Formats: sequence, C-alpha cells, structure tokens
Amino acid sequence: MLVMGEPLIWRCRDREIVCGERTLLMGIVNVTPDSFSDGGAFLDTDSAVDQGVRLADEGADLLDVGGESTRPGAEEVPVGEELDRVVPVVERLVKEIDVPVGVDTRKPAVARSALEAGAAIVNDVTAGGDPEMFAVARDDGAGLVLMHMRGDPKTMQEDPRYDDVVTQVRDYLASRIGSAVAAGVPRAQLCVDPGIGFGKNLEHNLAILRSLASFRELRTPVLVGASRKRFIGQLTGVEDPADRIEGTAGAVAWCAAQGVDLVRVHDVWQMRRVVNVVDAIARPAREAAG
Ligand code: HH2
Repeated sequence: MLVMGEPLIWRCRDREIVCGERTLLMGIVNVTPDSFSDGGAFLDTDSAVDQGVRLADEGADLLDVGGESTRPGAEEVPVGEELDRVVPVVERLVKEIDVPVGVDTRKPAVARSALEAGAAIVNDVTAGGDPEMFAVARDDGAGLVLMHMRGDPKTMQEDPRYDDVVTQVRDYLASRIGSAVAAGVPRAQLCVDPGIGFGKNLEHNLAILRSLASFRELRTPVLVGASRKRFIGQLTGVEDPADRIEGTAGAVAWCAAQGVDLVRVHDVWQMRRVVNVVDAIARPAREAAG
C-alpha cells in the first residue's frame, strides 16, 4: 500500500487548489483542428466555451484550454494563430465559470496573454523549454505544470529509448523544478507530470504508471494525462480515441488509487464517477496506512 504525503496546496494566482484530499479532474478543451481525439470539435470560440462550461458543470475541478496539438507528428502552430484560438476562449470562460482555467501552451507569449485574459495556470509540455516561461509564471504567480517529454512532438515517438524510464523521468522533473525555482518560481506554484505518451512506448508508459508513488518525492502535486491515449488503444484494441472511455476509466482508477493529485481527462462526466468510487475506497485506507 502506498503512503501519501500531507495534503498540498497548489498556488495558482489567487486560487489555492487543495491537492491530496480527492482526485482532481482537469477537463480538456482543445481549440484545435487536429487534436488526436477531438480535433475540430471545438475549433470556434463558441463551441469551445460551451464545452468548457459543460465540463465545469460535469464536475471538472479545473480546465485546460489548448490551441496547439502535441500529438505525435504535430506541426508547430504560429504564435498569432494560437493566440487567436485560446485567448477569446479563456476570456469568456473565466467570466462564465468558477473553476480555475489553465492554458496548455509551450509559448511564453501565449501564456502571458492567457494570464492577462484571466487564466490561473500554465501547462507547459516542454517544462520551461523556453526559459521565458519561468518568468511568465513568476511575474503573475501562476500555477505551472512541468511535463516530461523526450524530444518534440514531431519526432518524439521515433524509437524512444531509456535505460530506466522512471528514474530518468523523475530526475528530469527534479531538475526542471530546480531550474524553475532558481528562476524565481516558488515551488508551491509547481506541479509535475511524467508525460504519458510523450516520447514513450507502451512499456515505458506502463512502467511509469506502476511507479507513480515515486513522483511524490518531488514534493509537488502530480498530474497524469492518460485520457484516450494510444497505449489505451494498444491494450484494448480500440482504434477510435473517442471510444477509449472504458480503457481511460481503468487508467484513471489506477491513478486515483495511487494517490495522483490530478488527472487530465476529456470525459469528465464519466471520470467523475470513477474517481468518486475509487477515492471513497482508497483515500481513507491510505490515510490510515500513513
Ligand atoms: N497530453 C496532451 C496534451 N497536453 N499536458 C499535460 N500536462 N499532460 C498530458 O498528458 C498532456 C498535455 C495530449 O492530449 P490532447 O490535448 O487531448 O491532444 P492534442 O495534444 O492532440 O491536442
């Protein structure tokens, strides 16, 4: 049985997100034509805002608005286009719902504009690949997700190799935490994510999922994004990502049982039911064990 740490407060501007009491759901709003599972479904501002409002109603604890797909092979989106996609959506969502809104971007200029529009969190899949991202998070007191990726989306799935994937991913995240803190971002604003499917094959993803407890050592909240991903298709034989709900539920249940703080999901309605059950079973048991 895994032993959890104390509840953690994740500071995201004026929001204090309490982690550790239950599994928090980060609902995904992809304002893109080409995301791997819902590309094109929410490309115009109105439908993206409607989707964000729906996910909040369904029980999302926070939202993640993205304007650039990071699926394997994806091309980079020009900054102006990414701004046009995400900023109007963030601007409206923060007025219409009460849950914190984040922006999924690797570009500091997009992060800065989204924060000006009222976002509270920056989800950077490059973990500060552009060091300016640290200054953006520091200046605005924003929450910052540091995710592990090997290479970039264009090439990351070309024969990924590790000697020891869990140790290497954890050491990488520890060193990115160190760089963020050195650049003036308080640790309390940071959250880490091992980056399921980002430069990792099936065995790498499974090894990470088996060892989630070890990421607690980093003393930040831990986020996992397994929703609808390819490894779930590989394990279930389901080709269409939008049809991978049961497989996603399996992964989300596992994450909740391991004490992961946040799961990033497309299907909030269904995953809320999953974590309600698993949290009721696992959290008191873990507290007793701790
Ligand atoms: N996965 C995706 C995108 N952003 N951010 C974090 N922190 N963790 C993840 O696992 C993660 C992420 C990919 O999922 P999605 O946004 O649905 O697809 P796409 O990148 O094709 O838009």
